[in-house]
Amino acid sequence: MSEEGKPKIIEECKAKFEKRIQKATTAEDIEKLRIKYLGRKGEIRSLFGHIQEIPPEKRGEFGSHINELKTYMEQKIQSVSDQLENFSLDATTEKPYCDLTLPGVPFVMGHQHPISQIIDDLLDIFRSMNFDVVSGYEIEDTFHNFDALNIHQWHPSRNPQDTFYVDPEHILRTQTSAVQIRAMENGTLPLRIVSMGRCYRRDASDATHYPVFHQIEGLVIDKNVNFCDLSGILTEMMTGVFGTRVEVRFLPSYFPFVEPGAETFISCPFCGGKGCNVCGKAGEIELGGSGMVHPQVLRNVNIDPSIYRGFAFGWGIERIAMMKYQIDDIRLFYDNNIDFLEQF
Ligand code: FA5
Repeated sequence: MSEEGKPKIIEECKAKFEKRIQKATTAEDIEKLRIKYLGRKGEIRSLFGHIQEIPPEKRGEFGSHINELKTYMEQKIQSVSDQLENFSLDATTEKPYCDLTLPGVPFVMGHQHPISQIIDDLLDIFRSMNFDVVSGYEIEDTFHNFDALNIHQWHPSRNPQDTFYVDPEHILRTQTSAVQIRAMENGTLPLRIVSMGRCYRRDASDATHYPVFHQIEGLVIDKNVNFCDLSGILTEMMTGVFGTRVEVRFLPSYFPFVEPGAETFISCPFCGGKGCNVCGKAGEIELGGSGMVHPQVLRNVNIDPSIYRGFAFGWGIERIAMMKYQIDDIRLFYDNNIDFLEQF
């Protein structure tokens, strides 16, 4: 029960209705709203379905709250519909074209999608560390996405069951690592770049996978860089995203284009490493791959590995957003559910 004694479920229904009716700008919007709330299978009808869960002595009161809400909605829908009708009347009718005494139809401002917000935060963080922001191609050739990254012909990730092929030599890029190759081909050394964008894989969608997702890729090539620099940059990046100091830990792992390669973990920003529900009591969270650029990859783009070396990292942006906002299903970002998106 709320403070005024109305059950929460009724108040929530009213609050959602208020939000939606503020956004209604056409007779069609109003009709949809009427069906959604007052229709035969509408929200009001489903509220009555909850009566069974109420103790018998409180059912009368519960029912009269629903009736009150129903009357309120009917009146509100009628009044907004009248306002809209007045707006649309033309000079041939007797009624005024526009009644200036009526309250205005509120203009509802949209806002950025949570993934775009994270991308903008990451861009600010990397610009502050003097990185150049570069973009690549979403339709990429197999040389930049695979060959130049030491991913050989027989590698399973090249299989058409894993990768969307446009033609035998072009694909929808599976990783932003392709941008590393283009940056090394085009850039003057030393290099310090970051790139973000969409990637595509034929992964079935589930709570942590989506066939289209975003990655962030970073690459530094210089004469004297090492794992400590990589660790420092990733620490700054994650501290910036979560707004609290995190620590980075590397666990050896294999990616054909880095040697040594690592899966990268950060200490859980929510419990500081003590263990909580977000990190599954592990005290840390795995966020993506990283490592020192493989000498053969440098050779593939005519950089002499005896003079230059580099490090790279590639992380999923949806996974970072899921951690930051504690969302347990990636699909929520792409369902276009306005109630979900409005929270950010
Ligand atoms: C790579 O794509 C490497 N290119 C990363 C890298 C870059 C390693 C530079 C070393 C140096 P991986 O396949 O693990 O690695 O993908 C990286 C991240 O992308 C994953 O950790 C995950 O966060 C995200 N990701 C991968 N597939 C999906 C998917 N289907 N849906 C959502 N996120 C995904």
